[in-house]
Amino acid sequence: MTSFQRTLVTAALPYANGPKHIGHIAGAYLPADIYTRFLRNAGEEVLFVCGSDEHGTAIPIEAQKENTTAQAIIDRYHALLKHNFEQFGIAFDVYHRTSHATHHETASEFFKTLYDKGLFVEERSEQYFDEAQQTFLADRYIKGTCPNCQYPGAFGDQCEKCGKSLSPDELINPVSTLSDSVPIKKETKHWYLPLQNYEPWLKEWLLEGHQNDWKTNVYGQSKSWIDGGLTPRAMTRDLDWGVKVPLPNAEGKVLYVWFDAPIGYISATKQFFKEMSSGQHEFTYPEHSVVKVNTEADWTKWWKQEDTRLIHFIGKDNIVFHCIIFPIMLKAEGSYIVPDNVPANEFLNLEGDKMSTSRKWSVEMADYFKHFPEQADVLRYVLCSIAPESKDADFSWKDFQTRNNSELVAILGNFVNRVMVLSHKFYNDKVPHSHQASPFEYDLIEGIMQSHKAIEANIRQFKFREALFELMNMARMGNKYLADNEPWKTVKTDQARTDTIMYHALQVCAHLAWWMEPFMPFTAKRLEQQLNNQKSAFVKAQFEQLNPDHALGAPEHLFSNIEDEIIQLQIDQLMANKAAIEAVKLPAVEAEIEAPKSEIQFDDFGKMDIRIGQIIAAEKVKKADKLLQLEVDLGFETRTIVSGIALHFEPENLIGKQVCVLVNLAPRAIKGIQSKGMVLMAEDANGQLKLLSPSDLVKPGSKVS
Ligand code: B3M
Ligand code: ZN
Repeated sequence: MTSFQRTLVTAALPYANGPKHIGHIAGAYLPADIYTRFLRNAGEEVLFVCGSDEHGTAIPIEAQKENTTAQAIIDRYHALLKHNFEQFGIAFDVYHRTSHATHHETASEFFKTLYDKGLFVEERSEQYFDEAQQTFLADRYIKGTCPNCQYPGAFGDQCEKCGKSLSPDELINPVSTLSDSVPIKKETKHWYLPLQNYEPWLKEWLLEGHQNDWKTNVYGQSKSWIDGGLTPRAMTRDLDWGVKVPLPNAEGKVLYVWFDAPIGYISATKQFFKEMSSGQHEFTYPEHSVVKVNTEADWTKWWKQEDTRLIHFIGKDNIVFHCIIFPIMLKAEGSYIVPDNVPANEFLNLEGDKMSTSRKWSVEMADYFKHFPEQADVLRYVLCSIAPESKDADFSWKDFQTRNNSELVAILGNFVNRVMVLSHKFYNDKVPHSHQASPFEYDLIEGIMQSHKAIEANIRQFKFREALFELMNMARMGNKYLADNEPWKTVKTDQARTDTIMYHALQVCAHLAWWMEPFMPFTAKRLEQQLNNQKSAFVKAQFEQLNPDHALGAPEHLFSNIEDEIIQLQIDQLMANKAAIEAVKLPAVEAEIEAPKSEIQFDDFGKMDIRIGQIIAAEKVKKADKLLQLEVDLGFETRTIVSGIALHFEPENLIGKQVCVLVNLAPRAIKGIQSKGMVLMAEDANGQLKLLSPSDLVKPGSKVS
């Protein structure tokens, strides 16, 4: 058994392609922060690294959507994410970015080492290519139907509906997301890492070595990957955004984002030591760091010495990359340690439905503070209480309110406030002397010291929900102690007894301040101020923390009630988002069915050329709430059709659908777009629209008669 000297904690690098929501916080950043804060407080050496993931196809795609450059996108979202994490008190030692030169150098060097060792297999293969854009279609540049769940908007790297990791070749009806055209196949060359060569090592290290200490969800997912058989995986892409492949004859090729991003943890560490040793801090947070820095080269201790414990905090969709692919890369390179644990969380839903920024069914970090300014700790508390540690969990606004009002305010806040107010009243903000202790005091001391053990053991096993529950138990014990001993009554008859009670109750407040810090750092600071006692003065092994006659600060409420109105506002907003996206509401009254139009001759009907088409792309028309721009494959050609159905359908749900199209309708320009034809719909008396699709799939272009 190695004895560890230091702990290196990483949290998944968020893509800098948009704002992140509370599901991301609950998944990786909050547990990682609680863990590192706890270790720092416990006097252990710990380094917490993170940064923005600025490569991969997600970034240029967002740039295209927002009609700007990839650089502008990463600059904007890197700054936003860094700021949001600070607001939530996520205390990284360094928050780096993968567009930084240090990262490009580190990733290139890593690739080069594997290359020089002859570990890659160079392979030519046919890959999807967009002829209109003259570019290969990697990962998210290609969309199609998921072979696993039939979701029509699955990407070339992953289906976001069922979570399955995919390759572009597995997609049914693939289309280019750049031009919405059907791609052709073209030959290209890439460097593959033969993952199967590391199977024996993975079996020993992971399957045998971590059967008992890894979470069952993480172990299980890794095992099923290994059992399913590993295959070579391309570590390069044809793309012009990313870390260039550091080889001759590799024009237009970059490292695969999942090759470069985890190396981001290494480059963040390097940057930390570089900045700390030179005194120039751009990305590091030296004020709370407990890491000893001598020279720039010290980073190697954290990555190359067996006495470092490496822990990756991630969400469940990143398990394979952190448990299989990155460890293989580290092992293959040869001079690095591999992770000791990967405590991945499951997903957090919102009001019973999957969180999604694009569907506006989410609580974004930046938005939370608009309604709950300076209340990071309330959300930290709630997210930790419901953390999806072993299965998916649900966040609801009502539950958020209840946990604040009946736990934070009524249990924790109430206890501290009663003690502080009574101390102010009885002793003019001084700690009294303790006299003869009774069984009540012995029980209290024993209970508090037991709680320490339970909190610590749970945190060390990544059971943060349990740990937080134990913390609240300390406050519950305090409340019970006050209720059993009633110092507000004894003060009239027995001063010595009152002093003893208040002395002990104040010690409990000091314990709460120290133990709550990892969970609620802002509140802990405020409580420290009220107690006039620094976090560093705390002695974990003893009950007495505040000496008699120690001067206290002024009492102040730690939490306040959250009113119904503000909660209702959040719920209303979500519902409005849903309504705007999903459909127009049905009028309450049953409308009448329209009478048929007057009679026509067969020739009148025969003038209409109606064909079956397949929708291959759909998107909203800018500045037009009701309009969708559809690309419809009609067999003989693909046409653009603008249709007034945006309030009835989500664009991604239309892709792949077959519909009836009136193809010989004279074209017309709608919002500057040439619309050629009309998609036929069934419209009920209430104005609800449904597509007219053939009962079985038919060839696009087939006649409707
Ligand atoms: N950016 C993916 C994600 O946000 C990715 C994580 C990288 S961790 C090295 O799911
Ligand atoms: Zn799927």
